[in-house]
Amino acid sequence: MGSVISQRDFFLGSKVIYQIYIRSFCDSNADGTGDLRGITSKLDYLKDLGIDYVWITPFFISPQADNGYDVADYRNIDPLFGTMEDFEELSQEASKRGIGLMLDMVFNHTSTEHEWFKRALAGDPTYLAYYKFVDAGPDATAQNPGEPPTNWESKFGGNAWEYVPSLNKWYLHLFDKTQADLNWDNPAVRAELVDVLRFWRAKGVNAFRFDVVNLISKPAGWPSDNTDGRHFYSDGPNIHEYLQEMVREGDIDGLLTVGEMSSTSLDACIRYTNPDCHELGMAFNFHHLKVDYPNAQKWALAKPDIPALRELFRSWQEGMTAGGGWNSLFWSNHDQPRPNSRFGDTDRYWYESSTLLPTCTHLMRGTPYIYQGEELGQTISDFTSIDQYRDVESINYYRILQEQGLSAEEAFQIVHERSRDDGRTPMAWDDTPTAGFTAGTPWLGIPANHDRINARSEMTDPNSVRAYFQRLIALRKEMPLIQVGDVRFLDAPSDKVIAYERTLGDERLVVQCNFSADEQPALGETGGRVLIGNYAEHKDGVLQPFEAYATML
Ligand code: TEU
Repeated sequence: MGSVISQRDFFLGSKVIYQIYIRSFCDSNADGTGDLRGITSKLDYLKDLGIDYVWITPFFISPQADNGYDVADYRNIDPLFGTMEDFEELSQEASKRGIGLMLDMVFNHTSTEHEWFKRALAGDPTYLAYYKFVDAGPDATAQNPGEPPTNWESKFGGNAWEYVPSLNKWYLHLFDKTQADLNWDNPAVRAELVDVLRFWRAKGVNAFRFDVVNLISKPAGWPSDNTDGRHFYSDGPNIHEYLQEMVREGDIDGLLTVGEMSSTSLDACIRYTNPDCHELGMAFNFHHLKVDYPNAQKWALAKPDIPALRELFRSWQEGMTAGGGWNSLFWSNHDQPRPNSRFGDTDRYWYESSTLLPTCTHLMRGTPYIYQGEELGQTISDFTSIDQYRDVESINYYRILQEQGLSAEEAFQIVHERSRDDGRTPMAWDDTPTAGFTAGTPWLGIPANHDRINARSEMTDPNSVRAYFQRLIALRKEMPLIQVGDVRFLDAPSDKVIAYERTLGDERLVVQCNFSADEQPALGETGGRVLIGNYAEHKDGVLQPFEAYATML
């Protein structure tokens, strides 16, 4: 790469972000759902971990069909999560501890309960133009609406269009049918969303995540082909222009921002995040979290393909660096099953699996994200029945898989390993029956293993998963090499090993990670000082099961 290190690199490279899925973090009022005051009560815990910002998932007014990603009012707080005073208190208390708040802006769609959509449904042409409405045929009826405008699939299953008999029109919903896609081609819509940004900026918010923001620009003419349609609207035609305008008008250029990019490309992400383009700070892409999707199918099971994982990390780490872009580093979020269960072996090597993964990503070039409970090594759910799931996508696919011919048991097994609820079970604060999360009945079940995997016990154990995360965070704070150093992937002697080096001036850090339950050969290099590793005793020349270690050479 060009050896010029920019301000941006130091700014983003020195930060660690902690994601809070508000429903599941901490409940202050015993209604079974986490809330803003619950977060405030845990700020000391977060400060102690060492993170800089918390990304809080949406807490705006919402019917909660998609747990807050269906926003009905962007400027007010859903009573489920608290009040504006609670938000202001959280913001002040966080700032006292040097913690920033990152808000989650869901701008691709609104809830169908949003005032704009209601006015559209009432036939107001101004608001019809806020969404993607398309006329149905002259003979369409509620029972028989005819063919939708395209064959695009909703991300949550089924066709992406919903017919409205009273208007004789279809509207587009790339997600649930209660999440109507906004019409970003309408300048009035773009101005409304900029106003929302300004509203939160005026409240002192200076970090934002933008939900599925690379889906906002849809192609003209409503094309279809023999795919699910995503290639037509992911990184769509006017995406860069719309982002640049939003960033300029919302006055957020150079702030800590991240765009969630669905089915994106490296080239697009370079443009999204190269400071010269004046778009976003960094991007989430999900390619590395699809290496266990057989034939790109989420709702089917396979073991992770480690060589594919390695190649994805290599191409994104080296490619983003070369192009002046900036990566987000993560394994986990509220849409993903817990990664230690997925990439590791939590029965035999729980500690090793839970520490291998962050060693691999936190030492890369980019900004690491920690999803609540990941720092404790929380695992996927232990649910045994579909009735225990709440997520709209999981419930839809349990039905769809059976319609496709799978038995109820087969469908359940897939949902059990793939469900978003697998990562949404409440934060395990202690070993009491409701894990210290709530004094009421939790909205989603809590895995029984919180009797040993919980914050209280890990905070006093110097050898806990949490203590390991603390060390990784502290290392990033201390070492410019980790923050801004160059990155290059190394040829590993085994296809189960991922290895790379970071360099800055004459400093060199080598990271080796064994993604298997068997011993693997280590790189030939010897000597150096072990900076961090997840085995007390490192054996020369060998990587033990799920061992990860980093050496300064
Ligand atoms: O997710 C976007 C997204 O495309 C996925 O992560 C999605 O959940 C998955 O592909 C389905 O298989 C974002 C939010 O993170 C998610 O919680 C929301 O449901 C979604 O947008 C809609 O707002």
